[in-house]
Amino acid sequence: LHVVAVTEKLADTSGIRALTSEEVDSFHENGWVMVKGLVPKDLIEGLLERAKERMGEDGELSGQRRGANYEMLLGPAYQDPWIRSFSYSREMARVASSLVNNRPVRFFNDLFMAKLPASRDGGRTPWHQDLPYQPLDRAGCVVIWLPLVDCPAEMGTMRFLNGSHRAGLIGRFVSGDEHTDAIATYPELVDQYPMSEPIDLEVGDATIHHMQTVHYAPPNGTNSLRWVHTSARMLAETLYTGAPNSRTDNLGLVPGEPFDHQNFPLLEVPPPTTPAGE
Ligand SMILES: O=C(O)CCC(=O)C(=O)O
Repeated sequence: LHVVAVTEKLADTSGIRALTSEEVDSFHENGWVMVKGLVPKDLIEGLLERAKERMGEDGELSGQRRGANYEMLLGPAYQDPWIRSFSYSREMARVASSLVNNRPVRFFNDLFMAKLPASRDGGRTPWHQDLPYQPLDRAGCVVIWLPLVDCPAEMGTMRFLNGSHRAGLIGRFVSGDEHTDAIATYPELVDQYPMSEPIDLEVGDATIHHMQTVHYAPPNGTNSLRWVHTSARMLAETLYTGAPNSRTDNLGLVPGEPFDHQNFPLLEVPPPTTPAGE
């Protein structure tokens, strides 16, 4: 009985699949990839249940709102052993590692987001890259965006500029003014990098993007919250730059040194496998 109680505190992540070589190629070509059936549904249910426990059915309990758009909870992996066992899992690490030439990776962060419906004043997430906001000295940080509810395009799944991870650094744009963004400032980006089509995601599907890929999310046009778990893993050897960031300030990290801190553990990665059928 004791053993059962202990194992129930951790997620069984063995059913999270590896990416196919087509998915890896598509990520390198476009700077993002849609992955169908990445995470088994029971794990998604476990994440949603824990998100609601901490944030409430309407998402407001955590008291961490970002702009007008989201209720959120930063770093759920630090708060709950079950979520930690998911976010630090070998299988999620394998997904990230397979997108950086199977190199070792380190956990960077995770987040629950409940994007408000437009009827509760939820707006769009402006066009931006993620990397300019991070204190990371290199690329090679991969974001896994995992909806916890079925997410048709009208709920605000992300759109990407295909290939824009090769555009270099474009700047910071997410501010109070939602009309100032990467495309408003550099409209030629859309001519150079075609915009991805709207996508529908079901529970278990994910999008994975490179931190230099320009992306945005349209408003949530449904009446329900758009629950998502996102998590990011970086190349293990990435160095801290010292740029201000709520995830890394005041932890004693040293500019120019690796992220050697308990919040950013090196992750175990199983050896790369060739999925059946390849
Ligand atoms: O979920 C959204 O609305 C935007 C999220 C985003 O920009 C990101 O995960 O980098």
